[in-house]
Amino acid sequence: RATTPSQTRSPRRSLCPRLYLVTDTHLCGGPRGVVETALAAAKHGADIVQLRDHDATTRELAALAAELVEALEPTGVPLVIDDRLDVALAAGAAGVHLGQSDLDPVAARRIAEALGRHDFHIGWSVSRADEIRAVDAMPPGTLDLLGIGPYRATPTKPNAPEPLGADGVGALVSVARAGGVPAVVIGGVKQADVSGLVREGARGVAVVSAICGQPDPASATRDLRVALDEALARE
Ligand code: TZP
Repeated sequence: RATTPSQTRSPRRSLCPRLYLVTDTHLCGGPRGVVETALAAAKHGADIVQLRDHDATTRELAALAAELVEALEPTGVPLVIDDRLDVALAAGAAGVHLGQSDLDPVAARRIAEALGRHDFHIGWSVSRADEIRAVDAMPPGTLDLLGIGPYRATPTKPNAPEPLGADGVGALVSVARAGGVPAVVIGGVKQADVSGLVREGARGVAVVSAICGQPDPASATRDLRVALDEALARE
């Protein structure tokens, strides 16, 4: 039986990030700080960077996205854009990260494929088991990564769903692992949380304030990465 492209193996490099940086323009002190922080993180242990800025105009976001794509290119660390498929595609970013109220990932995949972006990375925020199970109903290969959270309440995203805590994260991580889509845990994650989260089954974490706005983002990244690598080596 002939297979459609969505039924064949994904042409994309599978990304199982251990350390995922999500930027915050205010915490970084402005767009210049975002570029400097992203670059420092990319050089010191982050596997992927997400540009997240809900206050910038579309024009400003697109300009910052293009600048980040260029700055990160020599590091090989991919850039994804939060919420905005249009900006991600226009800037030539590696992918997009979508929330539950953003464009449906199936539609986003269809658009990326139609534009020939067979390498496009799509991540999705989930905070409940039924949201993770919904992935099974999507064409295989629709999603590359799940962001599970929030682990804790965090001032970085005051309107986030109810915090999951360690037990909630453990339960959702096991649903995600059964579904076969890699996941990272987000929301109030600090270096001291890493070993506990890994014991709960997490294989990667996403952070904003543990890197952005730290006096030395490079060493904050390095310390987080060492904590993650050590915790994962114990598993
Ligand atoms: N999604 C769920 S919580 C969150 C996002 C973007 C913010 C996480 O920020 P921090 O500073 O790492 O707690």
